[in-house]
Amino acid sequence: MEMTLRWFGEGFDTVSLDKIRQIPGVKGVITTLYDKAPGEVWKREEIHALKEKVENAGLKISGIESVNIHDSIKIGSPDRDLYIDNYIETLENLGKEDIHLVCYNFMPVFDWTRTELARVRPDGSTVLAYSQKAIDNLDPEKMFESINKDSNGAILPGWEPERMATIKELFEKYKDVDEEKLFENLKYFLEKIMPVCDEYDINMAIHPDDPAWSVFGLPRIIINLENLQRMMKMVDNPHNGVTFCAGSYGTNRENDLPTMIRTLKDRIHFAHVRNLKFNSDDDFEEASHLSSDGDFDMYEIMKALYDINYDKPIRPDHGRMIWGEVAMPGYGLYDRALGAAYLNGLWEAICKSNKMNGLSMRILNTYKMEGEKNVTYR
Ligand code: DNO
Repeated sequence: MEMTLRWFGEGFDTVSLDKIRQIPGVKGVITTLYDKAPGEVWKREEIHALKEKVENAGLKISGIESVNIHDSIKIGSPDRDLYIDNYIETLENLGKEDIHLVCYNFMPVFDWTRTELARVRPDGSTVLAYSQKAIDNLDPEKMFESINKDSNGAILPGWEPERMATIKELFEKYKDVDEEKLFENLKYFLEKIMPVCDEYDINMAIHPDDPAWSVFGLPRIIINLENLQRMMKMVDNPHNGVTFCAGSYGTNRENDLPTMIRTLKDRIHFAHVRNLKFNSDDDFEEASHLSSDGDFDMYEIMKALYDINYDKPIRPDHGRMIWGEVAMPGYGLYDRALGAAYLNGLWEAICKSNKMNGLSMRILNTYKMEGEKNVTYR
């Protein structure tokens, strides 16, 4: 695996590249051109400048999160081809700059959804949290206002104020889009972009809908193994893959995370690994990465990645706000660095214990082959 950290770019992120570089084992960043509106072309010079900045800090760009999809593509509006052409141009420019991983999502209107950005945990840290009851009592038009007040002045990924200002019209535009239509529109988009992905070897990694169920009556399809298998089959190309986000799929407790990993195998192009603590099936908060702090078995998740020979980018995901840090909720330095260190530790232990098993197997085979006697192996 390749340990990375998400970085929103200069002027958008409170965390600097210099600091990221000091996290043990982190060699690359997952970044973006954060001020690009969905549908806009990313020029080659802009991508090149971003790449230079990252490389000058001693790091590399391991992938892009996200190149966002214009609503017309998700809705299937008559002008979608224009935005798909722009997307293709962006992919081409990324490919020319030797970038081969793009994370995106296909969620209508809202990207990830939380009802609180600073719920206080027993240890005094603050975290992102979700309560279905709160959503059920909230007017979607008020959603942006309600979360924005706790955003520490940051623009949250996928919650661009300009889009949010048109929420009412957006809902109106999605009114005829149900799950089937959304699948169809995703298929149309993927079929159009696969040739450029083949040409430049770009892995497209769709991010799950978070939480993994319908919110405000909007359709959501990237929510479980069955739908993922449908998505991969409908455009059966190795470049059409997924971001395995433990915290997003894990919102639905019926999703068995290690089994999903073992089934998706090499169609996983990117992994986000974090933990959740449930108060009930539809009220959860984001815990630290440590297994015992939440409800996921992080060892089993990392072990499943090991078992599929996962060698692509991974990142710790949302962190708690700790030690007085003021940053974009979920994206401070401290707790994500702790997360990276912990995941690296699990990985090292898994690798070593499995190599030891491999070694003893080898010794055993040698023993049998050579027919040696009276030899003890420890
Ligand atoms: C939230 C993120 C998402 C994710 C996008 C991918 O923190 O996990 O915003 O980046 O859905 O397009």
